[in-house]
Amino acid sequence: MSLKALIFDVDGTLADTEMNGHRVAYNRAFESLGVDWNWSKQRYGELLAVTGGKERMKFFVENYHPELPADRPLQELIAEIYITKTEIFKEMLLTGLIPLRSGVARIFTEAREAGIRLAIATTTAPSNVQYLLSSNLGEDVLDWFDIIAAGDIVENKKPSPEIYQLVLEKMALKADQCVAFEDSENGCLSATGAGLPVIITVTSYTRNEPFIGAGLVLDQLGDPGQPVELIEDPQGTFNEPMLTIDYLLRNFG
Ligand code: XBP
Ligand code: MG
Repeated sequence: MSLKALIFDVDGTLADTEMNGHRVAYNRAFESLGVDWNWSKQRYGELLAVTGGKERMKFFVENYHPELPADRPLQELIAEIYITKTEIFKEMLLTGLIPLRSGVARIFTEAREAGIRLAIATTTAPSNVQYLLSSNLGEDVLDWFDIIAAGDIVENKKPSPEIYQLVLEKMALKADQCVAFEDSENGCLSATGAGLPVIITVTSYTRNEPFIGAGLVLDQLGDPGQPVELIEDPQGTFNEPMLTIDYLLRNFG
């Protein structure tokens, strides 16, 4: 058995953070700073083509030409919005507004019991990962991860493979000793670009993305009483009510 570690994306994968989390926090930050922008659910879905909030705002300005405050350089404005949004999002996490998706806590526990290491590879800010995990699973959960690689730690965000390459290097593991978990095409491209097998759990925003090269596409990881819907199974091996470590060891090990 060669499976040594599971590497998780955060937004969309550990929790459904985008539509009612990050989007809402950005809109509140725009309002509190007097910036006349608003991201509808549909518009935000379009903007998700670009990963990373700062990069997304720049893309929005360049492609949608919204009204810009006359008195502030764009880079400064984006930096200020990002700081305000991150504070607002932190409050949302600390008030328990954003639960983990089905099967996430279970798979963490099963992996630890099987001696399989855990890591995070995400484009979001490190504090968002910490508060999401600790508000759902307690402070000690942060010790469960060998590395939490997040945000601006790499130069190029997903779909670049850099964040996954960094995690592999820090864990001293080869790509075929790990499985990545993602929810989006950009995440899938990033993981497969680093040579990793990848399992997708889709969200309402990503359901129709192509996920070329993914090892398995599900609607969720699943839990007892919450069976998964199988979306794509190129290996033809998945015949389970939920994704388990036992299945991963048999088919990705
Ligand atoms: C997630 C993102 C992030 C979040 C917002 O991509 O693109 O930008 O939307 O987080 P992935 P920040 O799930 O592929 O990592 O506001 O902290 O950038
Ligand atoms: Mg994601």
